[in-house]
Formats: sequence, C-alpha cells, structure tokens
Amino acid sequence: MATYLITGAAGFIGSSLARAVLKQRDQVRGIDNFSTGKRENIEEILDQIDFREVDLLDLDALHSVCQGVDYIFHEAAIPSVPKSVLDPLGSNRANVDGTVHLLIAAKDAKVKRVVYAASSSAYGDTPTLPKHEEMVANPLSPYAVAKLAGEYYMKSFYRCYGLETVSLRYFNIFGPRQDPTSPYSGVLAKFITQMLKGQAPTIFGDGTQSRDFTYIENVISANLLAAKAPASEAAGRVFNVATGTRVDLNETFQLLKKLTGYEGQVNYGPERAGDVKHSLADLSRTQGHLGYRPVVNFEEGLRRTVEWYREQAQGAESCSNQASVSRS
Ligand code: UD2
Repeated sequence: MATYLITGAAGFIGSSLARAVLKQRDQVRGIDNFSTGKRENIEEILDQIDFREVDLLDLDALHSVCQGVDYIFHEAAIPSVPKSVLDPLGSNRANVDGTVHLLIAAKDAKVKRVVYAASSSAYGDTPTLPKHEEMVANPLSPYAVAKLAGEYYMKSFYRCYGLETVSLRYFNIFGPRQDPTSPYSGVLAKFITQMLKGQAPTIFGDGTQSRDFTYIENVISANLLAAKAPASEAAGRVFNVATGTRVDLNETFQLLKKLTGYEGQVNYGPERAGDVKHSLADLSRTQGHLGYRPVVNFEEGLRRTVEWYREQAQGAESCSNQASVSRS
C-alpha cells in the first residue's frame, strides 16, 4: 500500500483526488491551510485520511508531513487570474514559494515522485491552436507566471537533485465541489449556480472567448497515470490535461440554459484584465507518454455537474424547510 500526500486536500481537485486514492486502497495524507479549501469537502472522508492543517510556507511542518510519503499530488494554490492581478505578491507566495518549500521537503524525505498541478495559462495569448507543450510559454497574468515558475522548479529539482517530478497543465477544470461562491470562482461553477437560482450570469467580453473545459474525472485519471508512468516517459516533463475540444462562452450559456432550465438572459460586462482569448489542448504527448485519454467529455461532464449543484441546492432547501417547521 502506497502513501499519497495531497496538498490542497480540502480543495475541489485535492478532495476529489483523495477519494480516488482511497478507492484504489492506498493511504492518503492530506494538508490544507483552508485559504480556499473547505472542511466540508473532506468531512465524509476525514476518518479515512491522515489530515493535517498545514501551510506550505511552514517548512518544518512540511518536513514532518513528507516523512514516509511515496507520491505527492501538489494541488494547493491560489488559483485565480483576477485575484493574482489584484495581489501578485500573494499569488507568488502561495504558488511559487509554497511549491519550492514542498519540493525541498519532498527531496529531503526521498519521496518517489511529485505530480504538480500546472496550468494551461502558461500558453497565454499565443495564437497557435491547439497548444502543444513544445510551444514557447507566454504567460499573461501573474497567476500564469507563478504557475509556470512552479513547472520550472519541478524540472530543476529533477535535474539537480534527481527528484522525479511531473507537471500536468490543467485546462479549465470543472465538476462537483468546485466553489461557486467567490468572485474568483471558475466560470462554470458560477454560471451553473446562478442559473439554477434563476439569476442572470455575466459574460466578461463578447463571449467568443473559448476554453477546453475539462471535467474533473479526466484530471483524476491523468494524475493516477502520472504517478505510475515509467520515469523514462514522465519524469521532468510537462503534459497537457484536457479534452482536446473547445467551446465558447456564448455556446456554453446556451447549453446551460437547456441543462438548468434557466429562461432568462445573460449580461455582458467589460473584458477581464489578463484574460486569455482561446484555449485548446493538443493531447498527443499526454496520450503517447502517459496513456491518457479523456474519460468524460464536456457535455457529459456539464450534465453531471449541473445535477450535482441541483442536488446540493435541493439538500440545502430541504434543510431550511425542516428548520422552519421545527421552529414553528
Ligand atoms: C485560468 C486557466 C485555467 C486554470 C484557471 C485557475 C487559461 C486559459 N486557463 O482559467 O487552466 O489555471 O485559470 O483559475 O488561462 N468569465 C465570465 N464571467 C464570469 C467569470 C469568468 O465571463 O463570471 C470568463 C473569463 O473572463 C474567462 C472565462 O470565463 O474568459 C474563463 O474564466 P475562469 O476564471 O473560469 O478561468 P480562466 O480561463 O481564467
């Protein structure tokens, strides 16, 4: 039985990975500082994992957390383009300094491999589509720069210290447990919850910007493959994780109308600073080296995600009805 350390274990992606590792009957150690993660995401699995509230900037704590760990899934981050534009120092501290701290602790503890949550934002506004890993990076926002710096540190720790590292460039991940409540939340989580409540979502710009939106199960699959792929195929490398299809925001809004039953309009607002116009992944390297294939396509992922948020909303409503009945 292997031990997996998941950073950001109380976050959307980390908590989903924790469930997947438990399902394959390996051990999970999880850390989170709850800056964006939520205890409720891991509540039902807390008794099955070794969870510790630890900040990535605490090197002593990381040294102890990494003892006895075989693999690390490094998901902890402040994941937002607009937040990084407002607070580049905060983004750098969490996303770069935090990553270097973790790498040092992983190297000292002789961890077998670190799999890192990199970002498609590294490609920035390069006009070429689809984006392939050999392209020169062109990060736009401070967030994109920070995530790319993390990739370079991954490579550097492999080359300088022999610590096996793999960087997975996630393309706009969505699915159950993604937080819809922050102004910095991913667009699909926001739009779905707004439309289920009958509220009009706002598209920043004209809605022709496109994304390779990727359902969470694809990310889980890519991480599990990346942890176990032979070093000759994976170590020190960068891989796209996506579906290899893209959809623009206007089309997405129309699809969501059907899935949510929302009948109102969409608002249009100013374009967001640091925003990338189009994003689409070439998956040939990930397929060739890791054996990755998308397991759930965009529309099916969207359907499952809408259902999940609908159930959450219904659960919350029935709780508040019960509370008002017991008060009266
Ligand atoms: C970037 C990365 C993504 C991931 C993410 C973490 C790219 C192409 N993608 O996602 O891989 O690292 O950062 O946060 O760089 N939007 C609206 N209305 C809203 C909210 C967003 O129109 O209420 C637009 C936004 O302007 C953008 C698109 O929706 O054009 C997607 O925005 P997002 O914040 O969901 O993700 P993005 O693309 O910044």
